[in-house]
Amino acid sequence: MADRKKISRSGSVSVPRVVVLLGSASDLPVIEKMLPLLDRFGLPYLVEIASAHRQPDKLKRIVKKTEKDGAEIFVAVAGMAAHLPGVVASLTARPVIGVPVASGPLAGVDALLSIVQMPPGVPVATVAVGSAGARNAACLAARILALKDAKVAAAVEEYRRELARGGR
Ligand code: RP5
Repeated sequence: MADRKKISRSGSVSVPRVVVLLGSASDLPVIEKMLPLLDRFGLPYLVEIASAHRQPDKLKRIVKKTEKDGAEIFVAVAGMAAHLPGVVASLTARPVIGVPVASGPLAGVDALLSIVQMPPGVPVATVAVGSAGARNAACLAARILALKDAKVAAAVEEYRRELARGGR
């Protein structure tokens, strides 16, 4: 699996509005259902793998570059002692959404507590463990961007209508 994927099905050659960072290639299955949602909301995204523990310099480079290029939301997906979302939040003032992954013997409780228990002043919006959390990260990113983007707001409303009709 390549460790870098650039995807922008939602627009022409577009600047990523959402940057999805993974702590490991082993986290990739967790975002499978998230990426089509970002497409549905019309949000161009970039997926990168960069471990906060093993590749801190790479992680910093990615965050700084994508922020400079105009990225608006960072989603950080990690398991075990999951420092990735907190480190990303230390590197940017843009909103950071953390997705805990159930890897390792503690089945995601470790990552959940690591991500949710950020000290005051450096927030990470923490969603559910695993694939459900990743999908909600896409929904939350869209809801945030919908505040200033009517097209995204319309896509969010259409999605909510579909859920109300029984969609999943
Ligand atoms: C974290 O440790 C990753 O986010 C992953 O969930 C977990 C295990 O990583 P690998 O050993 O599979 O690379 O850094």
